[in-house]
Amino acid sequence: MQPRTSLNTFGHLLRVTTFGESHGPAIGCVVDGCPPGLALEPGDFAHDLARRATGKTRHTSARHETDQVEILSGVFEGRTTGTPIALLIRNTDARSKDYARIAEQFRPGHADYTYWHKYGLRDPRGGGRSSARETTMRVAAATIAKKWLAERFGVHVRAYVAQIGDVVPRSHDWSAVEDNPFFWPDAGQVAELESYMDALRKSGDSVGARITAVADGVPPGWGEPVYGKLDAELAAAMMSINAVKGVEVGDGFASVAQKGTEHRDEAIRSGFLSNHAGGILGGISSGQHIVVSVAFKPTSSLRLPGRGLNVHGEEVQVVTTGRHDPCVGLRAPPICEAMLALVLMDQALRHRAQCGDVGDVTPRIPPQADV
Ligand code: EPS
Repeated sequence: MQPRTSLNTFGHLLRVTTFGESHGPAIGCVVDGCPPGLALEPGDFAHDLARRATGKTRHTSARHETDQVEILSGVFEGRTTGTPIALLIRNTDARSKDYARIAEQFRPGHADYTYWHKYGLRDPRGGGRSSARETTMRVAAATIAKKWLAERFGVHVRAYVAQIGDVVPRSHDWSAVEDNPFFWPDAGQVAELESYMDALRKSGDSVGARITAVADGVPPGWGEPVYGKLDAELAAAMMSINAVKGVEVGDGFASVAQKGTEHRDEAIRSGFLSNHAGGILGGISSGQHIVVSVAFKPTSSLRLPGRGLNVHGEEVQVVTTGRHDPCVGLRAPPICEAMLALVLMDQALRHRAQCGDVGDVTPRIPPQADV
């Protein structure tokens, strides 16, 4: 239930607006509401933008963008000033001719069709605003949120790929996640995934993925009942990412089959004994790790012909050429982290505004050990 002035803006006290199209001259964002004094320079953005980028392995789109951030406002002598922070990234490797063939067609399963009905026209080049290119600016904006959360509260946000098609990790080791092209937590399965993705790419098909994002160190108390619940805002934030079809918090839909005695997170003095709730109770953080799982659909831009219509209502065989991701979920961990961090910073600022005088309340139950 967010009061929105623009559908390209989200957040309340930390408000992020993104703009730009995949094949326009640039993409950008305005981050409004960041407290003054946070150290910020263009180099801060590089790490997460590189983690999200295309063109780094053969398993993602071959488009190669430098994703160089220009800070246009809101920073003076390396510190945020409290005024709107405007960030810009120029598009340098768009190849619009790839889209000439489908300019008047609707790709089956793609937002081409719904954008057409909503606006009566569309920018077909690279999917325009519906392109995953837009997620670049979410990651850039969240660089600010991640820094602030870490410095101010010791909150850290990370994510991994928890499923590709029907393949699931056999074990979980956070230290493996950043060492392979799949953000995969089991190093022993990487060779198997390489073969899986190579075969998929050669077949011309695509596949979905599940991402799990986790925030450690969130204190109890963030989230606004009833209409600004932390889990509701996380769900909305995750669902706003291209290609997302489902979100779960904690055990999510598995809760349906659980008994109350199993689902409730019991606690003893040394801490919580489980985290089925995913760190949120009644829409408010419990001090446990926040755990969110996100389902990404298989990408719809396929070179394998599919039946569809064109803008004249004629039946056509739709074939999408160009550079596409066989599994867009493989690039999604930094994007899910970004949305998690942005929602958390917004909620932290809102908590401080209303309840800053409440202070520390006892008892403070330590979270269950690492996920
Ligand atoms: C995308 C299609 C491809 C991807 C793009 C997302 O774009 P193009 O056809 O212009 O090469 O490369 O992703 C990015 C450029 C990016 O930075 O994420 C799509 O259809 O969503």
